[in-house]
Amino acid sequence: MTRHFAIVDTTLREGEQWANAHFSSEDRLAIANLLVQFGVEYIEMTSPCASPQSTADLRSIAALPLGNTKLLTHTRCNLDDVRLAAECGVAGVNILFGTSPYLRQWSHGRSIEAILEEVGPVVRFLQERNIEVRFSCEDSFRTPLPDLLRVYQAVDLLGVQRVGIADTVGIATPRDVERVVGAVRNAVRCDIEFHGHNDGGCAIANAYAALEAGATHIDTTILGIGERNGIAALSGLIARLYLSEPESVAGYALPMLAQLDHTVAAILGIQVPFNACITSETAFAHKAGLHTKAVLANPSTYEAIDPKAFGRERNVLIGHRLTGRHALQSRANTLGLDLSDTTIIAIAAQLKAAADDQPLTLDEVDALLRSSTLQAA
Ligand code: AKG
Repeated sequence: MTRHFAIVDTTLREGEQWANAHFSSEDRLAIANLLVQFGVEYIEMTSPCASPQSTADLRSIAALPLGNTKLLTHTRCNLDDVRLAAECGVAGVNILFGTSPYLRQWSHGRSIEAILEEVGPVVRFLQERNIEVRFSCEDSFRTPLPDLLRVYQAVDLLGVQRVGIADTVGIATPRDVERVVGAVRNAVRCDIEFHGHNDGGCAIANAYAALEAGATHIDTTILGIGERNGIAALSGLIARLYLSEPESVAGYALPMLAQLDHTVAAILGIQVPFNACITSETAFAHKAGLHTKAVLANPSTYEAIDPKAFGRERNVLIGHRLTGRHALQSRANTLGLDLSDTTIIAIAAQLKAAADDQPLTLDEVDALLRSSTLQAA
């Protein structure tokens, strides 16, 4: 994975399509600013054709200094849409056509030939204005491979910067992704973007498989929000990449990930999910006695991700019935209490019995440890 890749964060397009998302102009600006500071290479925003406020917000964010981050919008493949996008001042436009039999029959009613006829003028319009173009076959994984390759090769010849491969209904497995992305990689010269939904729980694994198979650009959203149950979460993709090759994500402001997730969760009025990679409240919490003993001796025993790299802290939980004496001993040491093994074992038994009713707070654990010191004295 030492190849170059870019993150296309589409919280402000795909993410807005999540059932409970409605970003104000201020929200959009705040999210865009955080993404720029984090260092994503691209931000994708909703089509300016969607609504008057969407046009205004795209224009105003496009006018900002965005550093090394490029602003894209995502539009239908027609001249009216891309004309408005160009007027808004974006650096690139992600255009698409549904190519699967489902979408050709039930969405736009065009044949593959008709799609190819319509793409040319739209691509040329954008190229004449030096605007980056990506063309995507929506529902790629339900599009027959010969059709898919035919379309991609045709748009590659037109000179687009990227083709997009989309697992629109979230059916692909990592092996499917490897096969399709690999076939496209062998068929085109341009870059390849991957956009994968999470209906089957494979979004992050599929995004990673796409990179391994030759994709160069990966779509993410903060918290993974998007249509239905969303797409690959930014923090999940970063976790996956960090685990394989920490240097591959060293250029991003990693300690900002938690801020990104918490900011968007607050805007949406939800919690960061307990199972969010890196950023969840419990992502670095250790509980069972077996785990805490080993983690206290060497964190790497049960931690593949270093919390410090992300500005997070490890949390060894003590006040519950699964606790172990090593966790208690460590807490006693932190409090400066000198307690023998025998005393610690007795406290552990007392704590477990009490915690069978309900877990103790850290203050209650501390009180138990301190009272045992007094008794021992
Ligand atoms: C999808 O297919 O789920 C989309 O949101 C479009 C993705 C793309 O334009 O590549």
